[in-house]
Amino acid sequence: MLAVNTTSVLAKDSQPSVVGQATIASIAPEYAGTLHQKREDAAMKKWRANRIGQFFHFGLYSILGSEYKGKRVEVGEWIQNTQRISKEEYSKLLKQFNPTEFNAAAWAKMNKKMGVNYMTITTKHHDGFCLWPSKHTDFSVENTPYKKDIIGPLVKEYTKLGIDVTLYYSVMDWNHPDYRVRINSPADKQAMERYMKYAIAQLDELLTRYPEAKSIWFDGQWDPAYKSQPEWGWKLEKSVRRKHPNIIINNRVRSDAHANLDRDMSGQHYADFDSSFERKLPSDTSTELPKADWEACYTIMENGWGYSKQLVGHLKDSKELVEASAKCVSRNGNFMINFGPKPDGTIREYELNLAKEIGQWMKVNGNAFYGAEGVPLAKPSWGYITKKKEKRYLILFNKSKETNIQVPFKADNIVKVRVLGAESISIPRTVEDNGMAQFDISKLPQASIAHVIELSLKK
Ligand code: H79
Repeated sequence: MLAVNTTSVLAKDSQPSVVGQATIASIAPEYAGTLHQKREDAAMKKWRANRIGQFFHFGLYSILGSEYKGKRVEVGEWIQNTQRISKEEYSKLLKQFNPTEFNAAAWAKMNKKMGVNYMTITTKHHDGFCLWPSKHTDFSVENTPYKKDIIGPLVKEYTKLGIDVTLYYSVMDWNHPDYRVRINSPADKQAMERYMKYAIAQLDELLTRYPEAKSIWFDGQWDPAYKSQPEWGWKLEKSVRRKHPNIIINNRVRSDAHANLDRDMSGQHYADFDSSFERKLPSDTSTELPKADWEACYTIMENGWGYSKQLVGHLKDSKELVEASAKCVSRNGNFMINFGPKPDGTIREYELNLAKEIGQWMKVNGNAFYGAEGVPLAKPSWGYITKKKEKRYLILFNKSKETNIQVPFKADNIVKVRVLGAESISIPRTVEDNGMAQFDISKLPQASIAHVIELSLKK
């Protein structure tokens, strides 16, 4: 028998347990995941219906543009860490941060046209630099030549256009004097406890300044010190909820008493949704839909979230991004596309162009995503299926390969078929022996991204 050595963090009324014999639920329940079923309140339903989001990584690292001393790095926002730039050296960037062309209304307008329904902005990334004038630190936009708040205007302009705002907050902090990667002494633990008070105070400050924010997106929860004390993340989550009861929080806020990240050892996610699909999507071989809410986020290059002067390697195009969106929605997930604004506060041409192309597509076909969900059916060879009430959306990416497509719905149940944005094109239907429908799509022209066929089923 293996005794659990974490009794100090067990709930007061629980018994010290035994790994391997006790039920998993009896282990450290106080710090286990709390989301036993999907949240069904109005705020969460809205978050879920949003489906498509924009992510922005903007900060001091944007100035370097993923280059240091003539060398290119793959992941721009990690440059301080990977290039071993000292705090002193890195903080000299404060004197250079001056995004004079930053225009929150222009960002919001771009995103409105792109058809995204929420936006996540890095209020503080791992480097610790704050894009709002925080009263708890000097390491903020207030002490740059720019001086002005970046977050406030974003919250205001996006909210005005009906786009929800999520505040990204990194728990990891390479600047704060009390932050510890590891705890090697009681003094380290005390320092990290002071740091946790700082993080709680900053989140309180953010939610006081920007009460319109709908969600907090935590990140950087994997350092050994933070993981080793699950009550820190638990307190952080509780304090945010106390301040803003409807807030939506991703699962990167915590670990359990066994230092498990994303999910506790019983497989239960922390907080409200699973954000562990970073630069990857779940497999689509299963017909079963995920039980928890989830979100994936994608970079435009293979990797790198902050601005990179050079765009290198495979760059995702609008088709790849719409296809990833379709895949997420068809499995009940949200999808967030990351841009890394330039140090002057503007958005690069390549990203503006993506926003434009995606927006043109969403304007015609967005109904297949917004407020939609997946169906528990095998992924068809030609693309993806989503649904909304009695509507089913067939999103065709691989049209060139097929003239007839199998449609996994009974022909008798289909009362109407139309191609979004091309209503004049008729889709001849036949019925297979098993009663399922087959569509002849040979009259559909090749789409630049994808055609969507909307079916109305009998109620
Ligand atoms: O904010 C973005 C990333 O900076 C952050 N999460 C997204 C949303 C993230 N941090 N860490 N990771 C993602 C994974 C860690 C990767 C690492 Fe590395 C491997 C850190 C050091 C080695 C990648 C490669 C970063 C630097 C080199």
